[in-house]
Amino acid sequence: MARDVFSADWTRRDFIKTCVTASAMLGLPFSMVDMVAAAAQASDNRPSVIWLHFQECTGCSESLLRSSHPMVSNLILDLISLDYHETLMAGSGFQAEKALHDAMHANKGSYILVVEGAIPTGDNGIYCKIAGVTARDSLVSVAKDALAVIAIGTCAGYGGIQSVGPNPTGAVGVRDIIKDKTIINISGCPPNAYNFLSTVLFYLTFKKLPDLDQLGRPKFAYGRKIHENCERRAHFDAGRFAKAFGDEGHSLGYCLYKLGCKGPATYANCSVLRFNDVGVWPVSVGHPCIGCTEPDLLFKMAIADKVQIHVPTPFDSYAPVDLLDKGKGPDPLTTGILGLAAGAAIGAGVMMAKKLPDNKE
Ligand code: FSX
Ligand code: SF4
Ligand code: F3S
Repeated sequence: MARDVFSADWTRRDFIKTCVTASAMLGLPFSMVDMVAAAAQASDNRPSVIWLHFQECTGCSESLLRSSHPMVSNLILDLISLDYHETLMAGSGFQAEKALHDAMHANKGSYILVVEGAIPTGDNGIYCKIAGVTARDSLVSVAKDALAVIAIGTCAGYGGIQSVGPNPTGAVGVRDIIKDKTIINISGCPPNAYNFLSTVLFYLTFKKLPDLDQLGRPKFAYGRKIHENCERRAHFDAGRFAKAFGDEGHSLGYCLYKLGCKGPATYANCSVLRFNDVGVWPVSVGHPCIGCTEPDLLFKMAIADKVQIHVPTPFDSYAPVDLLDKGKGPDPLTTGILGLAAGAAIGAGVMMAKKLPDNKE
């Protein structure tokens, strides 16, 4: 049976637009949008979600819920039964604790655990406690009976800013503590809400997890370097670079590599998916990518430092056809042909969704 997920602010057209965008990001053909939409509306398809907050800025939740248009957050909150979320829940104290334990008990083995924030391990984890329980103990006990664990944001994924040296609290990511389950990393600081939405939609539609890279990130979102689909890429290939903020090259929209852009080493779909309805992303507004989806770039490498590219000139041969099977992917010199093709296909789907008229039905 289909659930009614519509309201005055959230029409069927909004719903289909969001499903089209999410399906495009998943790389699904347009003909499968109906299947995704049906899974999203199925009344018996609403997993219980327990969302834990540890060391973080809450930007992951904020960016997910404060999208400029309510489509993404509407759909996410309709797709799942959010049974415990410390930022959003009305209850507090014993009432909140009861909600957590009730959800764990009622959905033992079938709930999804979403973790936001890093976990301090120093001094027995005393630097982050909720209801007298350390973040570490809380994570271990809730993860034990979870069907799946999603680490949302770079803090939960790899420790994020809390784990930068000297790391006084011993902050680590979920994967450093939970070793007996697959951890899905939706990395980014904060991540794009569509990448979380698409992961949940994929699971609801196909009843399995999407393919993950060796860092646990869904390949549909993190399989390509942003450099492969960047609108400044032609300037990179032609050797036209901004050399200082505000210089002529910067004002002409030249490549930001020499200002420290980490795009050639950063796996994410920002250059295709972009953020918010106005379609911006860091590079489009003149700031270099700081590699916020990568464990060894964000806050680990100075913003102005350049990632290693031996010769920042155009590639002179086609990329090998088995590119996708080689570990983390192509090196910065051989990115291009396949990326442009895949990016164009995904980008076309996303643009198509964005161009669907906004008329209310
Ligand atoms: Fe971390 Fe989330 Fe960065 Fe913040 O809460 S990934 S600090 S933007 O948003 O955990
Ligand atoms: Fe775009 Fe950065 Fe690559 Fe330049 S280095 S093309 S700005 S991603
Ligand atoms: Fe992060 Fe770079 Fe995208 S800083 S938001 S991965 S452009």
